[in-house]
Amino acid sequence: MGAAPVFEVTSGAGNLPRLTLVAPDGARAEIYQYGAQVVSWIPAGGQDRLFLSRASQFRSGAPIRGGIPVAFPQFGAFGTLPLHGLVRLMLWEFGGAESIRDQASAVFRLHDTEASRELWPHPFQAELTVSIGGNRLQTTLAVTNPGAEPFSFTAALHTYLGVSEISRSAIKGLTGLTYRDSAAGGVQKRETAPQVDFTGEVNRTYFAAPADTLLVTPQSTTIIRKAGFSDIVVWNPGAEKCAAMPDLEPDDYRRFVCVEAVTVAEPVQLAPGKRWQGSQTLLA
Ligand code: TA6
Repeated sequence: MGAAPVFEVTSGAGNLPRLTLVAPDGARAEIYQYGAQVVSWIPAGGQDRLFLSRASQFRSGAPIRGGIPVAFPQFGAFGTLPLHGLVRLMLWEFGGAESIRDQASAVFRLHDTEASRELWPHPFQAELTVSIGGNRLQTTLAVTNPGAEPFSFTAALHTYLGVSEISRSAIKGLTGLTYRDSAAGGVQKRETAPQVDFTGEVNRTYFAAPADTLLVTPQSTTIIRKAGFSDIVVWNPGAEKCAAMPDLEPDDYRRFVCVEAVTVAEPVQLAPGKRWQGSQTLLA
């Protein structure tokens, strides 16, 4: 344990407990215990890099729209569980915060409950570690199987990155990869374009993606660096789908793009007693 931790737990929107974490250099993050969901990240001397919908609900049973929802044990609708699994709708336990050198980090923990076992009959332990400092935000999801049977899962850190105008934003680093185009009925394609541009709905899963994906806007470049996760999802609902989503304002599709570290093509098989870990680092 290093210098004194700088954190505060207060009552956030909807009276849900919210942790504010501040690094020695002033970098700052806000994280709800509900979903262990990071909703704000301000790099040292910078501005918030995450999108959080002003129309988001903050209540038990509804996901928070924005920030970094954690999807586990199912990504998206690829299975029989609710969309994006169970844990974004569960109250995680705050396991403490610490400050080491120029970084501040906080940990959140969750395990199976009677309600989770009704939907997914496996004991599990999950841990989300959030670390900030300088131009960096790292989120690490670790999953342990404490049971006697193996289980398999898919997972994601479903990151909503704020942009000032989606039509002037692009994603780079995915050229040459095979992807599932969910906005075109799930057909598989090969990415031939030098960058992903946004002129309508984009919902793509890029398989076996390299470590770094880039979000390039007129103002800045953000590196999305993953480890442990195999795939990358790029999602923007476009005008029409956005207008139909009650927890987004009609113009919000212009204000974010999701670049998500995901493991979905090949589910993780976790043997009894084993631990899996995946992380995503945002570099502003
Ligand atoms: O990751 C993209 C996606 O799966 C989209 O298909 C879209 O539905 C989005 O996530 C948001 O899902 P949500 O359940 O939060 O509305």
